[in-house]
Amino acid sequence: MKSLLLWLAVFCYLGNSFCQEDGVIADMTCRWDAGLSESKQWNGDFFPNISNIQYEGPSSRNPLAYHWYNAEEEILGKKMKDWLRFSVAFWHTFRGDGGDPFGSPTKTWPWEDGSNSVQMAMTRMKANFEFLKKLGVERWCFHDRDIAPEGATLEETNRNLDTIISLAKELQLGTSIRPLWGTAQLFKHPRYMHGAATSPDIKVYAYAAAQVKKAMEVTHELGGENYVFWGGREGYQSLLNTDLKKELDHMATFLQSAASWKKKLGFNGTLLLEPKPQEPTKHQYDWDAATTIGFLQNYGLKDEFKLNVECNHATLSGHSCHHELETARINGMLGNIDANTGDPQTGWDTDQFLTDVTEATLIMLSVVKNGGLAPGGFNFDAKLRRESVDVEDLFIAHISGMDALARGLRNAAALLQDGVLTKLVEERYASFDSSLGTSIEAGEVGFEELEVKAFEWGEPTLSSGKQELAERILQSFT
Ligand code: XUL
Ligand code: CO
Repeated sequence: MKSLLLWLAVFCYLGNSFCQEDGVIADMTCRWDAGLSESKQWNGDFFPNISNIQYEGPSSRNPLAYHWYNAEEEILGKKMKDWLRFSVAFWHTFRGDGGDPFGSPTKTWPWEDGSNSVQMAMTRMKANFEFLKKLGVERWCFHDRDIAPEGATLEETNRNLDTIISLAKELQLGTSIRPLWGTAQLFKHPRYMHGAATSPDIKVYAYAAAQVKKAMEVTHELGGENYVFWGGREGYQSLLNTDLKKELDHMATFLQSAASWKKKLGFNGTLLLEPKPQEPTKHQYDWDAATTIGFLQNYGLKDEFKLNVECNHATLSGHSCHHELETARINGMLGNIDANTGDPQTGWDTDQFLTDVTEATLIMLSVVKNGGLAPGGFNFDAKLRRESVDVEDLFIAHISGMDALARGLRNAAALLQDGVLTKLVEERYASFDSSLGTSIEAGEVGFEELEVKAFEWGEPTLSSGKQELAERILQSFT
């Protein structure tokens, strides 16, 4: 009896430490007996009430069908699926539990046993593949630590990761499902509280390097097409205790090492930096697209990286998503989009599925002008609301996000084919089409010649910016 009680105590302790490691308040998913009550072996049938999602056209009222996304249909000479290259974010869809700083998890998916075990990780990976197949999406994105649990040592953690990667490899056999990108989670564990590449502790810098090295290896092993760096803790809380120059230098050497490792590994994917201004740190170094491009240029890294623009991060930095996309695009740096949106009434990263058609049209205008995103794509870095607790909600959310962008693509193509808006913009700058304008743009005209012209021309006449007309044109296409 005594030893039985002892075992029970050990079991409770282990159960709870898994939960704490996962940063989850111990109640709903951290029931000490959760592992015991679950006897079903999950090998399939995660979503028994949902069939493969089909295209039914704009007149359909079926929420579990595509109304605008028709994968094989050609728009501007390319299939919709090739323009859009959708991806499911494993962390939101399979690790998001609805918990927030004030409340316990709300989502108890039928296949979850409340643990963070390797066995549970394997089950989730199977659910991921079934979800992708039913949705008709061929890509997914992951952090190393969302797909496999952290062990007691780095060696054990790497072994856990290898187990899950070989399962994912098996599951992708005979399918065209591959990771759009992988990344290392360098922000959740306490060791990274001061940063990873920008930590003042050399041991943390080395640990992060080892983690990224492995995450790049496994992304490559699965045939991933890109690799992302989001500097969740690469920033500061106070400049009083921070050596700003040293931290930026360290971030650059870290990224340089990643670029070298990529070559040694024979990985041809694109390395992507994901700007975000703050949250979790007060100030993050990759503030926005322009700051990130400037940083890369400064450290001679511009040819090694592109950007992963996230719409909600754009609004947090005080820009529109369209602005961030255009900034990346005109610099030849638009690599991928984390497709989501924020809430206009809240000031943090709400990671909602993007459903606004006008917003989607502006996004797709940039993407079409960019000639697409490949080998990048649209990763749904978006989560269900805390109150959405049905498995079906996972499908509806993704379908809705996909349909919004598909509709945006149709609108953007029509707008560009129509040409009126393009013409309006060209006309605003037409005076520079003159021979003097061409010489100015070539940097061949100085202030002295311009002064002569200014005297000759006198006061410029005012011409309308035609903003309302431009808005009217956009409105007629959305
Ligand atoms: C956080 C965020 C991350 C990155 C990947 O705001 O967007 O999920 O996309 O680390
Ligand atoms: Co993101």
